[in-house]
Formats: sequence, structure tokens, C-alpha cells
Amino acid sequence: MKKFDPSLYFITDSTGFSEEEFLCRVEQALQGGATLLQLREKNRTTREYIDLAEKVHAIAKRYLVPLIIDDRVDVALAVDAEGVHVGAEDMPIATARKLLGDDKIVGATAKTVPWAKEAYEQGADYLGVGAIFPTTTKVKTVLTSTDTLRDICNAVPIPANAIGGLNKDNIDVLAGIPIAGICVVSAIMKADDPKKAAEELKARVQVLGLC
Ligand code: TZP
Ligand code: MG
Repeated sequence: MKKFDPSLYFITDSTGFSEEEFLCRVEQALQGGATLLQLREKNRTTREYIDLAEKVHAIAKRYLVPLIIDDRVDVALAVDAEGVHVGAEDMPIATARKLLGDDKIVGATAKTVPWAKEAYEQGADYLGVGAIFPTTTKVKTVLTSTDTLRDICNAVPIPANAIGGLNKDNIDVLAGIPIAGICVVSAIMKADDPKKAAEELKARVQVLGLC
């Protein structure tokens, strides 16, 4: 089984940034200690997605951080990324697994216990659970309670991460829930100083003993 550390999972959003600024922010997040990286692009052509993924992968490799591609198994294969993340409307987990093989990471979104169990049975390596708080990131989601998050963590043997509106000032609500980590977009992506933001989140995650 591939090894990865989901404790501070940074998911990107390049909206509004020049490519240079975006890549700089990704690198700063890794310098600040992000342990897992997801490239999440919604408005690019396949060619543009692959081009950006290659650049992001080159940076991630320098920090020994696995790169997960949101949604697009073809893009993950094209750049030999370490994995893919699929949601409810994306390719089925079992199909992604079949295409990527056992050595790659396949992550999935889960909002209920039955859904989480199904994802595990289909071969998911980790789960993203949320949104815990309302989010300003463009996504089709509903809120998931911390009780459901706890139930999911206890129902499956794979790591489950909390996601959605999380930042250093509100992650205390996760204390005592056996999550494997947190996923954040805005808290790092839109921070004045992404490196400092990642460092602060990492410290908070460690102090709270969340992971
Ligand atoms: N899935 C559920 S919430 C979310 C995704 C992709 C977005 C999280 O973004 P943010 O900015 O950390 O709230
Ligand atoms: Mg998706």
C-alpha cells in the first residue's frame, strides 16, 4: 500500500491568479508544511490542465509531496501524478482504481456513513468529508455535521479528512474526532502569506492532536 500523510492536505484553486503567482503560492504552501497536494481545476481545457499539472508536479516532487489530481484520471495518468480524487459525479472509484492500478492513491468524497463504506469497498485510499463549514470555494456541496464526520471515521479503516470552510480559528471543533487530517483551499490559497498560513495550520493540527 502506498504511503501518504494527509494531515495537512492543501487543495489548490488557481482562480484569479496568474500562473506565476499560482505556482509561487503552491510552492509556499509546501514550504509551510502541506503534506498532500491536490490540483483542482474546473475551467481548463485538457491541454491546459496537463500543462499546469506538469508544472505543479515538478514543484511537488522537490518537496516529496504526493500530487493528487481532482476528477481527471486521464490528467493524472498523463503526468504520472501520485493519485486522483473523485467525487460523486466523477468517474466511479472502482473504475479509477482499475485504470490507475494499486500503486496510485485514489481518494473519494463521502458525506454519509453508507457512502463512506461503499467508497472503501470500491477501493478508496482516503475520504474527504464535508463541508464542515460553509465554504467560499466554488463547489457543489452540502454541510456535513461533526457527528457524521465522527461516525464516518469510526466506520471505515481508511483515513478520513475534514473539509470545508476550515481555518486555524475554527478547527477546534474537530478536536477529539479521529480524522486523519484537514483539507483546505482558501485558508492557504487566499492567505496574504501562504507559507505562514500553512505553518500555522500545521501547528494547530498538531497541538489539537487531530492527526
Ligand atoms: N469539497 C467540499 S468543501 C470544498 C470541497 C472541494 C471546498 C473547500 O474549500 P475551503 O476554501 O477550504 O472552504
Ligand atoms: Mg469532482
